[in-house]
Amino acid sequence: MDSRKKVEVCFSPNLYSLHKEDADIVVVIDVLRATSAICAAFDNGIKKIIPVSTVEEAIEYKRNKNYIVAAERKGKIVDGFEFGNSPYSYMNENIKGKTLVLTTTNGTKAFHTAKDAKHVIIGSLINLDAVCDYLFKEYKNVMILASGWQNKFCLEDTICAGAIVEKLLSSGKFNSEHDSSIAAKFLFLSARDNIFGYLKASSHRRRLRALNLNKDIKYCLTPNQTDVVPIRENDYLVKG
Ligand code: 3SL
Repeated sequence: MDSRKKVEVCFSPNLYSLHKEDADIVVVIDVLRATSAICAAFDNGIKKIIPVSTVEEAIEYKRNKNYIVAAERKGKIVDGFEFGNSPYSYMNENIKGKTLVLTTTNGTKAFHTAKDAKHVIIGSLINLDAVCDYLFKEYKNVMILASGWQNKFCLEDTICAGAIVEKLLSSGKFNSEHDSSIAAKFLFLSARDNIFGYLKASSHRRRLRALNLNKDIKYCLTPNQTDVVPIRENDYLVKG
C-alpha cells in the first residue's frame, strides 16, 4: 500500500466538489492578487482578515470604524471604498493590529467555496516556501484550489500550484494521481526560470497591465518574500 500523502490541484472553484474528497488541507491560491495581498497584509501587521463574498456584506462592516474594509471588482477598487486588492495598500504602518474585511472578484469567492474543508490555508508565490514547509509539517492530504478568473482556468494560479506540487513530490513523501496536478507541475517547470516573462500573455496579466498595475504584478510574481502562512480559524484568517 502507498502510504504517501496526496497532493492534488483543482483548477477552478467550479470543480471543487469533484476534488474535495482529496483534501485534509485546502490551499487557496489567487496569485493576482487576492492571496498575495492577504499575505502582504499579514506580513505588515494586520491581525485578522475576514474574507466576505459580496460588496453588500463589506458595506455592512463599514458602519464599524474599527475595521479596514476593502472591495475589488474586475481589478478596480469599488466606488465608496478606500482599499482594494493591491498588496501595496497594506504596506503601511497604520494597518498594524487591525482587522481587514476583504471582498474580491475571485479570491474571496474561492475561500468561501472551501467552507466545508477541515483545514484551509492561503498560498501565493510570495509565501511559496513557507506554505510548502507548513504542508511538510502537517503531513496530510493536500488539495490546492486555484481561484481562476470567474471560474475559468488561469495560468498564474496553476503555475503556483505546480510549484507546490513539484516541491512536495520531489520529497518522495507525497504522491499525485490526477492529471490536473501533473499538468500544473509541468507548467511550473516550463515557467520557473522566468515566471514574469512566461505570464506575459496571460489574460489576467494583460487585464492588470491595462489598469497600470505592473508594479503589483511584479510583486505578486516574485516568490518567497514572506514566511507568513494565513490560516482559517472559524470564518476568518489569522497569521500562522
Ligand atoms: O479576483 C480576485 O480576487 C482579484 O485578485 C482580482 S484582481 O487582481 O484585483 O484583478
